[in-house]
Amino acid sequence: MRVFDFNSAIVRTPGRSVVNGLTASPGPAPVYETILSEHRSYVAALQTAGVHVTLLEPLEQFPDSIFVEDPALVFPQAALLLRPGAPTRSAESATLAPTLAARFSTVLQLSAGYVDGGDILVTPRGVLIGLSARTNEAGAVALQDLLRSIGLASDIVQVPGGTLHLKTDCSLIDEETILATKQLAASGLLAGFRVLVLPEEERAAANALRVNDVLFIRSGCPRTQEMLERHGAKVSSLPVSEIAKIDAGLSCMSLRWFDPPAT
Ligand code: CIR
Repeated sequence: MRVFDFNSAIVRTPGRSVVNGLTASPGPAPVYETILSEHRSYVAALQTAGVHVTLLEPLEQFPDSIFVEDPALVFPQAALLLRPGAPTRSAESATLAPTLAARFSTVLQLSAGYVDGGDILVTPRGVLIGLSARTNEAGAVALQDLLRSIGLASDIVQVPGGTLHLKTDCSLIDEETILATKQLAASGLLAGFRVLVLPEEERAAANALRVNDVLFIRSGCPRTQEMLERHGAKVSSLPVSEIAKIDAGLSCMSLRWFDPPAT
């Protein structure tokens, strides 16, 4: 099984409060109806890729709660509840706990520090944990212990300054290859991987999402699409321009895992 083989996912329907999601970039707030329509396209795309999607109810009190990737991490063998680094998001893991407990026989809780799932890149060679404004050293070390307990090796790396999350700037696109911004590619963090460097004007496409045989990228990035297709990827583009106004992309809107069929 490959690390991007998934048959199950959890997503959360956006509530109206999503337009107040955290953002570091000044500009107009996103339009709720457009976010909803981008979210629907995303769910449909996961389903078409062969994933059974559990759709959770909106949580108005947590504007960023559609980004379910940040408060938890899921693997076939266990779910891990994290401690998101933004104060307005710290209680989001508790809201996911019952859903995860119903689906995973093992649910572990990060015991210290802060970690956002957006800083975690799972690769066939192990897990990369990015230190960022949302993920600190204490959280990263505590996460390494949890990962070790479920048989996964990890490394801690420094996310370039000014980047929200590690996966804002890179994505695993196949077992050997990472798509990355020029800045991240130059950092040396991705040593040992083949790195495809994004054209500077399409750096927002760095947060791609590989699901089974399809590679989802954000729409409106023709040079990136061409580069990935030349590389051999089966690319499908999805609209996320409204969701991007609150600093989000494709990976953060789902928790994905492979649930082995009962024998
Ligand atoms: C936040 O700042 O937390 C949200 N507005 C966006 C989170 C995006 N998460 C991700 O890329 N993993």
